[in-house]
Amino acid sequence: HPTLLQPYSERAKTATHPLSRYLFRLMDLKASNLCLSADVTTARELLALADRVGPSIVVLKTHYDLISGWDYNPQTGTGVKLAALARKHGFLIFEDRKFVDIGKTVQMQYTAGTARIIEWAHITNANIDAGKDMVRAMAEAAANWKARIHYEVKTSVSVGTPVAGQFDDGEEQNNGGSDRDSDGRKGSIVSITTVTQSFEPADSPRLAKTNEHGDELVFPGIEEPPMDRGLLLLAQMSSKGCLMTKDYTQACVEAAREHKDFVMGYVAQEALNSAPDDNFIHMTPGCKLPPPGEEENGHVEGDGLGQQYNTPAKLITLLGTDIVIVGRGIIQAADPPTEAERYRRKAWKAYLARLS
Ligand code: 5BU
Repeated sequence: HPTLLQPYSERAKTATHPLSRYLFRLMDLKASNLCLSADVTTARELLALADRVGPSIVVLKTHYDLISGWDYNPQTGTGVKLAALARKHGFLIFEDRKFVDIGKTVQMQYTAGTARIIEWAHITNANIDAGKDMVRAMAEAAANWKARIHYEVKTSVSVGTPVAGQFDDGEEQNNGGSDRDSDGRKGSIVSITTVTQSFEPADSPRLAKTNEHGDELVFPGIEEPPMDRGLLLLAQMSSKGCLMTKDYTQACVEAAREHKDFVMGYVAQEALNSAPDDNFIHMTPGCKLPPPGEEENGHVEGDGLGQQYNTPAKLITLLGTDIVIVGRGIIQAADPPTEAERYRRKAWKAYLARLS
């Protein structure tokens, strides 16, 4: 497929989703196709790790529900602090939530509840086993969220019970020209309430770009990401015995094409672009390098709990995915920032090898 041989800077120009265009440019700028899976146990460790490894990565993947001490405060909590680190270092936040339910439920899980994922995660993902309508439901939730960004006006009009004779004199009432409610019932308007509420997302471009000491709070060289939210479809998994069939993966491809303005691409183990104008991005977990100095043969031993590992070279050069997702390979190293750099260089080299 043509996207296998195209530089990310070129794919940035033709991707449909604004966040994909941004991400491809960020990858080109930082020479990085590395995502850190920040599976540490406390919020404090998460923020410290994001700050240290931020320069090497373009995406930080979270599982907010395995972090203890996650602060849910929508103004000062962990999501907001992560969003600030993302602005500072130039990476996107991907909450690996794997939504799967009926459309209405996923809308509520995505936008509300304790974590309010949509407020701080640029990207999340979904398993479409429950049917692809939930992708439309999430797209709708994201569009509504975006529309609310600057202000929100809610007007509710309540109509009381008709009072005999009140409107029967042939005169229009002084209530905007109608004495009927929206269902055509006659009645008297009891109250009109208008609520205006300003709303600023955690990574708004309107936030300050420097602090009181003049320190830069924004990654230089590229503008801040667009105020859009994106979805990755869980098309294939890395684990042994995964039950996702070829038909399921194909259904993901079809759903992605139907929702190009919301679906950025896939979490998958191989490239899935096949139609001439497909330009979806592929992120791939189950990635590990052998220890420094040891020979690479593409495969690294699994974790004994079903996880299987491939090297960046195999995933990016041979199987054609775009971003490798690395967790324990980096987190458990003696010095995570140094190890992250080793992964960044290897994964970038694998991408350059694919191009040539
Ligand atoms: P590891 O420590 O690099 O094995 O962590 C992998 C991460 O990616 C972990 O957060 C998993 O939940 C996540 N993951 C995965 O391993 N395989 C998959 O197919 C998907 C997610 Br989808």
